[in-house]
Amino acid sequence: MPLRVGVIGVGMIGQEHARRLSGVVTGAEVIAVTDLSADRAKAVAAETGARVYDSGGEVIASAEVDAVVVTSWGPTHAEHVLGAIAAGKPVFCEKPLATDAADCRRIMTAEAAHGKRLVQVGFMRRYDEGYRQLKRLVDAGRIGTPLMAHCAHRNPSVPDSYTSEMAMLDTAVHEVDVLRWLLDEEIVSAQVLTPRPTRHRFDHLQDPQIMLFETSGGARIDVEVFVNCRYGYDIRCEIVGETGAARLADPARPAVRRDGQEGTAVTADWRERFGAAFDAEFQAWVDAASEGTATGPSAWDGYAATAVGDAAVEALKTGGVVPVDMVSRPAFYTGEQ
Ligand code: NAD
Ligand code: ISE
Repeated sequence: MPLRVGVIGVGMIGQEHARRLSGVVTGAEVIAVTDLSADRAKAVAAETGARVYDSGGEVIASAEVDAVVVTSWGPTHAEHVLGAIAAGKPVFCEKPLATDAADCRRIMTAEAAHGKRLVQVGFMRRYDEGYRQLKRLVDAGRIGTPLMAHCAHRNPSVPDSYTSEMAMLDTAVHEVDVLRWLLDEEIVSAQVLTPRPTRHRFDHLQDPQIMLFETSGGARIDVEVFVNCRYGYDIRCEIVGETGAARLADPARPAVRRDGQEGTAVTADWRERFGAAFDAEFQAWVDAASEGTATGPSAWDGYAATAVGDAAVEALKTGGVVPVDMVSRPAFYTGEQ
């Protein structure tokens, strides 16, 4: 029998994940949806054949629902994830796991008390083939001990509602997770530099920003976040080690020669750039949830990302180097990758 999934929040990404679960990955069906917008919930229900529920709590409690996807707004994630754990149901939570580090700790405590993993956090880059190749190469020692990483995260534009803090909390959070994973080290401090801002932004936004992170082993990571770069969605990552350097490949696109020039298309947005990674991420989630558990990015990874985010937001305010305030990794989460 397919895994019966309930989706909480069917806005931009929730709709996509509902379609992915219904039509792309195998072994699952979306049988329940809810959203603060009843019209949106009805539209997604009509498309997927799901039933509309009045609240996230009802989705989680339903005997029809085996597993839960949380794609509502960030501040509501903790409540739903804690609810799913209390019900003993596997839960996929889009990033962030919680906007408050104390809520992340509550989630870890609840999951550990349950006794086996139930939570997967939506850090989809770990399922991107390019990043996976980088990981294999670093783990195999092909570039020696990593010393530095140079990253860029460029979006073509962002709406008025996007704030300077979101450059870290919404955007660079992906680099924080994927670099922790690639280097297998925690991030211990953050600093944010603020270059001359682009004219192509809303006045309240500091864009671009350069984030500097230090890892527990002394490696240095720089991340350029530029969310009004205009030309496309561009994700870069180079890891420099003692004996070599490895660079994330761009997605394969044909090189077109015409009018005396050669050119390759730049991806338009995160949906296109990471579409295959999202599919792989959800197949992994369905496979594990069907066994009543979870794999991949864990509640610990969600907690670490939120703790680093807090330090970087403070660093943006003060201009200084801010240490990351983190508890030690609970034994329950050791050995997770
Ligand atoms: P959105 O505003 O388009 O959609 C969120 C939806 O959740 C809305 O329809 C809203 O009505 C609904 N909602 C909010 N609180 C609710 C609640 N308590 N119960 C039921 N419905 C509720 O936002 P989005 O862009 O789809 O983002 C959703 C989440 O996905 C965010 O946490 C965001 O950070 C994350 N996200 C991740 C990626 C990625 O690359 N992994 C990309 C985009 C968004
Ligand atoms: C968005 O929320 C994402 O998660 C995208 O992956 C990222 O590129 C974008 O900057 C965020 O706003």
